[in-house]
Amino acid sequence: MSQFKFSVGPWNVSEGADAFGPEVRKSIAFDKKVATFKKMGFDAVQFHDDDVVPNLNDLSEAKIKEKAREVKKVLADNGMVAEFVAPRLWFDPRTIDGAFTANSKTDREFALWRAFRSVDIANELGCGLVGLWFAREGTLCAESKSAIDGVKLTLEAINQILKYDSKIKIFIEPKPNEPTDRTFYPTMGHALTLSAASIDPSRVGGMMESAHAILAGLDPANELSFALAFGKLFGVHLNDQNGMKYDQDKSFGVENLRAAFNQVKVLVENKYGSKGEYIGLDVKAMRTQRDEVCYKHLENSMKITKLLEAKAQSFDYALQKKCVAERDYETLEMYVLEHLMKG
Ligand code: XUL
Ligand code: MN
Repeated sequence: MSQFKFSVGPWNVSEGADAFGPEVRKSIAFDKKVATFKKMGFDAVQFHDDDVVPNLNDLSEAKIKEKAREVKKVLADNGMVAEFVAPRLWFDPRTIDGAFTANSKTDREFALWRAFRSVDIANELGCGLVGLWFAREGTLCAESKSAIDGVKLTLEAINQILKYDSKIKIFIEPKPNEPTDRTFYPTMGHALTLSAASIDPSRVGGMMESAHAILAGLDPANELSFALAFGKLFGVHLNDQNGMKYDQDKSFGVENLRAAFNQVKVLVENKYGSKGEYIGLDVKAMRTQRDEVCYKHLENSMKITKLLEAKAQSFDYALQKKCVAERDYETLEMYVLEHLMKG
């Protein structure tokens, strides 16, 4: 029996377009995706603001809330809930140069308007959690922005969101690069510094994505541990990544099995999920997958997570303790690898 509840975003079942080629699979309607997610064993859906309310820029604030209530009904009809809502702050012409850190004041105001709408939508969906992935909060040309001003502007935006709603919680999902050359918040340490400096640190936490940690040259389990040590792990995006390339969002554990095991192990040891947190999967199907098998990456990622959870539960902590006492880490390392390879 798993201690975990799982969540997934509608964007995790995609048409397969990449930077070099167009769509290769048919679009699937949102309600069909939700029904399939439920059948697969997911409990919650992760959202961007416009996944919930398409074209929200053209709608009144009242209409946006009304549309969000309709989506809540689709979720409820399928026995699902929402995990979080993230403003898509990297898509609009007004966020080309960043959102909260754009050099244009009116563009920054638009970004804040979108963030407030995510709060409204999160409240209508009943999840009370807003996700901030600072996609373009950084530079393509290093001299185009002051990183100091950028950090101050971001902190101000976070505080505005906290003031807009006295209950809303925010997580920050750090990533070192892409689509910018360098971002202002590449690691969990950066995310939690923003939290600590905010007007209500108890409502600002971190979300660790495995691929982003690997892209920063860091160990995902240690990034998780850093947030857990401060009681600030508000979410996870488990996936995988073959080295420091473009953001791959591969199925969890398929490239770095031992690192995946250590992520699950630290989550199991710290009873992650006991405060209602989800194991979010942010994985992408390979472009080569056909329509009929376009959910396989999600199925595989959930299966790998559960298999690694069982490995964490059967981990021989007595042997680990003995090896540590004797400082025989070669034996410990061999045990870990044999444990993972055992059928
Ligand atoms: C981008 C990324 C996003 C966020 C949600 O790399 O991971 O999908 O998780 O906005
Ligand atoms: Mn992610």
